[in-house]
Amino acid sequence: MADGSAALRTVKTTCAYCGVGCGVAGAVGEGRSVLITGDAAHPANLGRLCSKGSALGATVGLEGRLLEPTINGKSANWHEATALVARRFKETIARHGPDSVAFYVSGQLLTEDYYVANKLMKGFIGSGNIDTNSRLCMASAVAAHKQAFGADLVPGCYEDLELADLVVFSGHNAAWTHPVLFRRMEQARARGQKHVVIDPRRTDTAEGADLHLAIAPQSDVRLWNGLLADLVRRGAIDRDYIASHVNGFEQVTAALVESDQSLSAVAADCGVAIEDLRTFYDLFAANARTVSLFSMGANQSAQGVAKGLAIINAHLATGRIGKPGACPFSITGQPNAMGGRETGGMANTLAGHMDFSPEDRDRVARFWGAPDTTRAPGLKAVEMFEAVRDGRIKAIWVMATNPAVSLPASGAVRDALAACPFVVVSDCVETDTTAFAHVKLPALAWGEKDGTVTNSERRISRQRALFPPPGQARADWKIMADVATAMGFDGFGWASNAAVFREWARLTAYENRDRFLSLAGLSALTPSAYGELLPVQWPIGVDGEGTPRLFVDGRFQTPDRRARMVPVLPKGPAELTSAAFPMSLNTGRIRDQWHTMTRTGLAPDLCRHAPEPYVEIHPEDAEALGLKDGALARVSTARAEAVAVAKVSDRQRRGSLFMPMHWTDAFAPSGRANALVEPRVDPTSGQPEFKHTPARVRPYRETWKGFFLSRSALMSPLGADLVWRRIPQDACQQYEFAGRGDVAERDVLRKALTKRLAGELVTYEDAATGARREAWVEGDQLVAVLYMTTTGRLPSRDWLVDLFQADLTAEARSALLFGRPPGGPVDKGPMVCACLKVGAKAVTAAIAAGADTADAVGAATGAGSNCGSCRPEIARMINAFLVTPKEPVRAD
Ligand SMILES: Nc1nc2c(c(=O)[nH]1)N[C@H]1C(S)=C(S)[C@@H](COP(=O)(O)OP(=O)(O)OC[C@H]3O[C@@H](n4cnc5c(=O)[nH]c(N)nc54)[C@H](O)[C@@H]3O)O[C@H]1N2
Ligand SMILES: Nc1nc2c(c(=O)[nH]1)N[C@H]1C(S)=C(S)[C@@H](COP(=O)(O)OP(=O)(O)OC[C@H]3O[C@@H](n4cnc5c(=O)[nH]c(N)nc54)[C@H](O)[C@@H]3O)O[C@H]1N2
Ligand code: SF4
Ligand SMILES: [Mo]
Repeated sequence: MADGSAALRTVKTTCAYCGVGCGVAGAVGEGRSVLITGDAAHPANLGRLCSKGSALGATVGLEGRLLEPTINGKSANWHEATALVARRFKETIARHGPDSVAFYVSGQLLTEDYYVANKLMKGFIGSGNIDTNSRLCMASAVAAHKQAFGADLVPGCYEDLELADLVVFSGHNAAWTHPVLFRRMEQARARGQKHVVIDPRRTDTAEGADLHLAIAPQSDVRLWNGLLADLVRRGAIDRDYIASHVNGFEQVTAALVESDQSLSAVAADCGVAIEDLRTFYDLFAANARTVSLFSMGANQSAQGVAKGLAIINAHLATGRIGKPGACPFSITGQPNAMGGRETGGMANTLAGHMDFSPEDRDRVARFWGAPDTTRAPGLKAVEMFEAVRDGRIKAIWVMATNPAVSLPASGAVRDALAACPFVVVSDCVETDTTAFAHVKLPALAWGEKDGTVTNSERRISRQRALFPPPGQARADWKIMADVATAMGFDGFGWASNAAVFREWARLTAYENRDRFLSLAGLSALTPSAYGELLPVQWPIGVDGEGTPRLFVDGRFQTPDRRARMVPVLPKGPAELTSAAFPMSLNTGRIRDQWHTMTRTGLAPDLCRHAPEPYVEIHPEDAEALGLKDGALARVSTARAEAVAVAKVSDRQRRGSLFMPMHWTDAFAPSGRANALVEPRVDPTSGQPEFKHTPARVRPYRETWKGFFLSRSALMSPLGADLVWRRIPQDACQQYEFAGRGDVAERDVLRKALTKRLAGELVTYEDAATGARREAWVEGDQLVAVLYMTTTGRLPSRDWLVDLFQADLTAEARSALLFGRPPGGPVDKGPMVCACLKVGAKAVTAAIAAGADTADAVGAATGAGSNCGSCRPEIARMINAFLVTPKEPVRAD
């Protein structure tokens, strides 16, 4: 164990985070301590973990956890809470019909949970109104798969990523979002694999790639259509494959010729150099073993389905599917995005890859013994919350997702939740969404829950419990099954999660003549076999054998077994920006945070790479706007305004902005990106356009700023007009503030921050500069520090933060008021390597001492030697050092 004590037992489980689905071995010690390592036997990661996975042990504490049910904020027991939820849902349904209620669920539920939620809503309540946050994530890929393959089928497997000679990353920042897979591909690259990145930003994935196409936002369809036209011109398509296995080729090529597909026209529309476009098309034509990964830059778009289909078209036309090292590959985000798609968590699917045809619907209804099973799809996430807002939906149950932060136009979502007569939220912790709940239900979290998840390559793995349930927390499937039973429904009386899983596996095999999705070999698992289940990829035959790769025989799930090419958007997308909002706001992820930070925000090491909400902007745009690197900027859209720290960088296209999606009321109320995002959706998939909202930006121009370091966290948000950000540190919480008001504003804040502080107060004030430095000390322990200034100069925080970790010396005490560390500045810079805790200063020092490769920096500092997701950043730092003249060049 990290603390030297012996592990009591080691439990194999699956990481809580991304769709790579890495196997984790947890050596459990006393209490809730656990030492996390990668499971060397798990095929997804073979022992590797990224920074987030490695830090799982730091996120399993009980701070902030929901440990008992509450009704209107008051403690309740499970009996009361279950009875109330059942009664309110029943009454609402009796009065307003089944479509007046809804579930909004999540790819962070287990498959067993998802199955029960879907059975209850679609089968027994009889409404289609269950949708999932996968609507925000995978819906466009799902729709594209269904159109092209006849069902939501991911053709490839991770091995293909290593076997490929060319990997194309379409709107996929794998270096940060699927780091363990990216490492596998980087190793393949060292063996000669080529990487092409299609992304308007120069991401860390693009940084080291062979080619980066920094396309104009939303020009993907044009790019991929241009590729197909080019392949046809070259005769580089596979006519035999098309003749045997593909419909629609003629329609697609006929649609293509309606617009100018010359290299120069395509390059101009996509905003890339014609040589770069040619290089991509040459590479694609030359490499039969090509995998095209696509992720949120493709899916999260008003043309998300078209983007997916355009990519798939290029693969079908070249027969690059169902073969080793060749496939279009929609990569999933959440640990169980796939499980949700399988069980029917989306409003427009029924269950087990069966939809609403009369035969499918009757089959599922018979299997469930549920004559009221819905005959029609329900509302998709964005529509669902609109229906909540306008009163059509009167009771909603939110599970394992934080829509008050993560849906587009989150202000309107908050209005909807505030207006809804009955809101139930099942979560592990308090969130921006639980603030709206009439009933809060405490769910088991990662490390306590137990069941199955499916990763991006269709591999089912077990999540297993490391710890006993804390407080009264319960498994989501059990919470729902009890409510269903209390509502009077039969068929929810499972004795265990193993029994739920068996029923689900039986459904996949039930009257299954042509559905690829089958878990037949698992439909009679005993509880102990379920407990010991090894990772396996569906389809799973009756012999229990899995299937790594689909479509190997060229047969698809369409009625005639042929794949379909579908013509998509022959013309470029409409320009959305305007004089009022001339820029394009893109949003997405950062390396070390997970979504709304409910878990990664607990690990200080994960908060140091990008500690504050930021907006990235090109240097020329910044200069034109008078915006300096590190200054606060106001970002506005037609929806709302946010304030974030400007990050001036030529990795951004001119005219584009990028903001991370992660910050919430708990960390930075004014830095929430989704308040800004328009709820525009793809017409087919209903997936929101998160990557392109017309916006403008200008300096915030604060009149004062300050920071507050406190051993204990502040309990409540501090007023929305103030710009504040919380940064968790090892022994204290750091709060950064800025405002545009006068002295009175500062005084109000000071009072709120300090009213409960104990200890001796030492103060320094300078009226001339508006500087104020205060420290609260108890014995030799620092309790809190508050610095404010109107002139803009504040000392390094790192040194002060470190003072909370040790006894206060006399020297440190006086330095507190000087506002300067005794031995000069101690600033570690941002955390470059979160796994080994190496800051930018240490990396720079190693480079200055001669380390000129990422490996050499790793040898000198350890940075990059674990998950490797900081290696592109280290490489960038080396390059910057090498091109920066060491001596200023003299003009004479
Ligand atoms: N660190 C971390 N990892 C995660 C997550 C996390 O929260 N944090 N979340 C997980 C989840 S649920 C998901 S869905 C995945 C998402 O993983 P990714 O899809 O890799 O993540 P994003 O940052 O949302 O977006 C990817 C890229 O799309 C680009 N993009 C924007 N507009 C366009 C466009 O018009 N065309 C193209 N081609 N690209 C465009 C963006 O600039 C961005 O770099 O990550 C998973 N992994
Ligand atoms: N602007 C912008 N917005 C985006 C995106 C973007 O790229 N840009 N991406 C979108 C995408 S792809 C996604 S996936 C979403 C993610 O958005 P959310 O799903 O809202 O984000 P999370 O923070 O992962 O929220 C999960 C919640 O579930 C809780 N939880 C975890 N495990 C369990 C469990 O087992 N049971 C229960 N009951 N609760 C649990 C956690 O405590 C947490 O509060 O965000 C979307 N929003
Ligand atoms: S890549 Fe990282 S976040 Fe994703 S599953 Fe593996 S360890 Fe977890
Ligand atoms: Mo996602």
